[in-house]
Amino acid sequence: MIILHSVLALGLVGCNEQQSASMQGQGQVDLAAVNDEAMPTGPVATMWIKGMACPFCATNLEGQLEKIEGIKKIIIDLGTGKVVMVLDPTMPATKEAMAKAVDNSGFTLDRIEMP
Ligand SMILES: [Cu+2]
Repeated sequence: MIILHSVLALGLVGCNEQQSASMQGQGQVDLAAVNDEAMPTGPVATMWIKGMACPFCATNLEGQLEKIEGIKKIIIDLGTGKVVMVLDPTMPATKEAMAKAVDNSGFTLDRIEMP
């Protein structure tokens, strides 16, 4: 599964071997450390992703999500596969667009919760 994911999502960039070494810090966000000031306000969508193994995975997914209009902030927690997105209140991104971004990044969408 991990090899398949690497080929699909990362092309030449392999991530499975160095997974444990690169898991620390980078790409992982402590939600408690994100203070209110840095956090844009708006409806929050949360989705759970299967298949992310290292910071490259998170960066790849983030890149796809950034292409969607209506998402103001993306917080990815590699450990749990949880992705929290603050949406633009005037024009929030749709579930369909998020699901497509996950698809494009080569990961598997578990579920999306949004208001
Ligand atoms: Cu990876």
